[in-house]
Amino acid sequence: MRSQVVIIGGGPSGLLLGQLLHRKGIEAVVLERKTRDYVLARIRAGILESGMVGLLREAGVADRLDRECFRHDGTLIADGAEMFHVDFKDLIGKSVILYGQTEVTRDLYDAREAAGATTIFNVEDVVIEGADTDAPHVTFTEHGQARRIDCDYIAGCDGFHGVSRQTIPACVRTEYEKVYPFGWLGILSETPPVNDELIYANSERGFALCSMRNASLSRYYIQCSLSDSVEDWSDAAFWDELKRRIPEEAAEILVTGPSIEKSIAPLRSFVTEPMRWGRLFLCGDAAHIVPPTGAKGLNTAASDIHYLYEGLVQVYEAGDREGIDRYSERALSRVWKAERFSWWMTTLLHRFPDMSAFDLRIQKADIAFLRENRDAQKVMATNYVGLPY
Ligand code: RFL
Ligand code: PHB
Repeated sequence: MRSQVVIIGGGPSGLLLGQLLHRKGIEAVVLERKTRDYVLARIRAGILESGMVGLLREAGVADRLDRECFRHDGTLIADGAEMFHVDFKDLIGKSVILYGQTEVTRDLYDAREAAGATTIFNVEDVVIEGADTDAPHVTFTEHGQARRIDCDYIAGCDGFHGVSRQTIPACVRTEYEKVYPFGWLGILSETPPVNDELIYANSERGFALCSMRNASLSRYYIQCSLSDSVEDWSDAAFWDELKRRIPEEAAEILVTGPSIEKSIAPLRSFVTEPMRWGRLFLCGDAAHIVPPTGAKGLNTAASDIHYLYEGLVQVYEAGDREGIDRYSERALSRVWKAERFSWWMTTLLHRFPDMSAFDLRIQKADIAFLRENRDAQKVMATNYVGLPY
């Protein structure tokens, strides 16, 4: 089999690239290790930058988003009992969109199926060969049968644990990593959200986040220990802990109910450089990870896709390689700013096990400065709504 592009990974990065290329008449096969249902059962991001929404529109997959999404003009930050509003709209005239990653992925799969584009699920033993030559190919097993696809380019959109990054020889790669000494325990519950905007809370007992998916579906997170497991946390224990970490005015009106999903995610900052090796391009979580505190993971994956898509269109439409040659440099320049912001938000709002009394005072001062200083809020708002592509 032959395809102009092979996309490894049918998560949001791979599907978005596939759909954008399809609209330009560029053929791309998507290889996914799991099933569609498995991918759609993963509850992840909720906040989309306007740049990502623009890309979804360009890909022709934003009709449902435009009907069902919620615009958030700001967010609340709490420090213990005190809470203040960062008003993105007022500060910089911009907003973010609340629409779950699950829904984005569903819309992309629906569009892909409607377009008759090829997605091969349940692939195993994916191997990328000849990425540093002019004739790369990908081999894999499907239902026990060995298969091969020859192609021009390969997009490695297979997440942090995929094979694409590992294909780049270790002597070519430089990896930067910071592992945080805590995780996030998240639940989804069929209850009305506690507030119509997100609440990011720093408390003596650790971080908490109140988010949502719609008027009757809430998403909450609490910082937890890396040694905790989901079984350690009954629903009652989760709600009790959440209430203790958010200001009383929110805790008093919080509606609790059974969780319909509960999971723990470790927090990590990670970047690999370069994001290109020959004809292989890494995109999204395959190349970089951020702690979720800044809501940047999915959005940074989308900006990678923007740069790669533009580069591939330039090659196929004009025979010009400038875009793909500069892909890694362009993508990384934006990635590192998202890394910095996510690290800063995480450091500002979490309790680290080794914090000294001095560290705690500095953190408090950092939050107070944000509360009191409009310029500091503008910096936060500019990063949170998303830097330009
Ligand atoms: P994904 O979503 O991991 O998809 C990769 C896909 O590749 C498949 N795969 C393979 N396929 C074929 N062959 C192989 N060898 C393969 N190995 C893997 C996998 O099965 C999978 O389907 O990566 P992608 O597409 O780059 O998307 C990245 C985003 O999923 C991620 O950055 C965000 O979810 C991060 N994130 C958030 N990002 C935001 O922008 N805003 C948020 O509010 C936000 N909240 C979050 C988050 C991530 C979280 N967790 C659980 C990590 C909240 C949480 C709790
Ligand atoms: C979410 O709704 O899942 C969410 C929102 C904001 C974040 C992280 C996760 O920073």
